[in-house]
Amino acid sequence: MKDIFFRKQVLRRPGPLRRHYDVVIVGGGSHGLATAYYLAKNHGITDVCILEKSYIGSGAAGRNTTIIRANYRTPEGAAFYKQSVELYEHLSQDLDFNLMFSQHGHFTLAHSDRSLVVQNERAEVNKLLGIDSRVIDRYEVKKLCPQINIGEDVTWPIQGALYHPPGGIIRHDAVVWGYAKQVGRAGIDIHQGVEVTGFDIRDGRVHGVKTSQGDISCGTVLSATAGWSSPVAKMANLPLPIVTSILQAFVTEPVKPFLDKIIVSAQMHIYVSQTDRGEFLIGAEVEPYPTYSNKGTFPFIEYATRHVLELFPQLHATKILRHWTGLCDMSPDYSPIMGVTEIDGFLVDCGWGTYGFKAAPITGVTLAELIATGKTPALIEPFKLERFYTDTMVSELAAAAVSH
Ligand code: PYC
Repeated sequence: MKDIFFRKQVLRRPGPLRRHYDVVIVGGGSHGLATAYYLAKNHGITDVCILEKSYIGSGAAGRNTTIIRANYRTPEGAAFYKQSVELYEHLSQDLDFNLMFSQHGHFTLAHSDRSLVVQNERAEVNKLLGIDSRVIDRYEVKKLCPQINIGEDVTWPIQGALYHPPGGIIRHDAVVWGYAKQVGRAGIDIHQGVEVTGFDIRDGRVHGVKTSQGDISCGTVLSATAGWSSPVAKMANLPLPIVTSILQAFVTEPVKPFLDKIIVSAQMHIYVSQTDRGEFLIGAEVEPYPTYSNKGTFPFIEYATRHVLELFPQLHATKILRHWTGLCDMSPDYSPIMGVTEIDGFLVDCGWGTYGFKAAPITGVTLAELIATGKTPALIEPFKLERFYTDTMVSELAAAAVSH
């Protein structure tokens, strides 16, 4: 697969793996690539390599459900994702790569009075931060999304929704290729098929990375390995408060476009959107058991389709085309863990759970700033690993697309 991109000149072929880089980024997903891109663009730092054990975008960046939104519950989370959405809005021009970002609006459905209270809280936090979100009643849901069933003859009739007009979907593989293209043009090498096997840590500081293709010395390591964060951190003897589980999703065969909104229901444990190819993309909650297995399950397909058909009975004869799983590195407060650790020079970017892809641009900007200046930017200060020792968690459970 990677050869196609070299031939089409999307990716620059890397030079040989050198024995020293100032910065080594472990993980060639959207976060690792974005950090490399902003290191070069915003700070002129290019003595950087990205090590990816498989191919770029093979993990969470290629398995997520492409939803971009900023309607979080905590002021810390909402302020952070607001900047990510704003960066995504200009990213196609910035990367000179069509990312097919369509911002047609995002609904978080409420099926009970209690849920309406939570959606109202989110709307108020969002409004205070200048994020476009408001609670609407079921008739406005129907007006904005005429295809949805707001009838009473379903398990959980819709009472209203948190409506977030800037919410959208984007081509996730294009985000990966767009960043990779510009990273290569900046002279940064992306080494695919190179696995990290250990770290050289002495006197409380990282001095290098051991890989399947030899050792590399470096000043800074960033682990941006999403679902693989715990095993990677374990090689550095760094315990992370993360549990890894899978999230499942599927797409249907393509049908004529009829849904331009993103529909999420925590009560039904589903989210639904229609891709530019016409496929319905349907995902569910994180499975309630830790695993690194990538096996999908039939119960997921059964309950997800049952609920989707209550919202969109029009899909009753539509066939399922593909079904996959992705790893979710869940932190205890559902917020990410970013920045410095007790090991000097060893930075982490993890704990993204189900929110990682939508944060790629702002994560790249802020982690690049941290690497370049040695100072943690205010926007990511609340997300330090240290918060689990100081009891200053940032509980984002209420804004999970689906309950966990
Ligand atoms: O938080 O938008 C979200 C999301 C979508 C899929 C999983 N989480």
